[in-house]
Amino acid sequence: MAEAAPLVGIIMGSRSDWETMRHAAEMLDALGIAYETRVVSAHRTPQRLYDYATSAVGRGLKAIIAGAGGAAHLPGMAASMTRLPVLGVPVESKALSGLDSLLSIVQMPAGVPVATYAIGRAGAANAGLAAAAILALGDDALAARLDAWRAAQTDAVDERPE
Ligand code: RP5
Repeated sequence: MAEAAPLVGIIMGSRSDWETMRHAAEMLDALGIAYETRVVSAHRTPQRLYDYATSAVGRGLKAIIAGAGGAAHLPGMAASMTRLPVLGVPVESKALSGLDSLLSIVQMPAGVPVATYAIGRAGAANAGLAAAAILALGDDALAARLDAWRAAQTDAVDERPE
């Protein structure tokens, strides 16, 4: 579903973030949601970030999933330039195991919201699911797919550990 009239933008500060952010993409694939992926760095490509965030509403995106590591300004800067929901994913960093990423993303001042998820793979996957939940508010078919996905997850949990 990537690139077919995308509804969700998955952006990340570096190609090195893809190993984490692909888990968001996999959720959107599983739920049949069209998305696009871009490397957009707040620090290295600020003009690309400005252009991306300011054009997002006009291009039809409904949510942005933004992942970054270290001094992770990408989600907050994106949120400062669009009213779209921004779902922030702290990427696990080498130096501080992603605690730096988490605190950089979660501690937004009042007025510029970023919904912040867990560090790493779980956060990326849940950001994908959260984007699906937002879109499902106005899409009954997607809501049914999301309900089915959740039911399948529940069914897959064994009652006994061995
Ligand atoms: C951040 O710096 C990126 O989001 C990435 O998590 C981190 C390291 O980037 P690279 O040096 O691997 O490109 O901007």
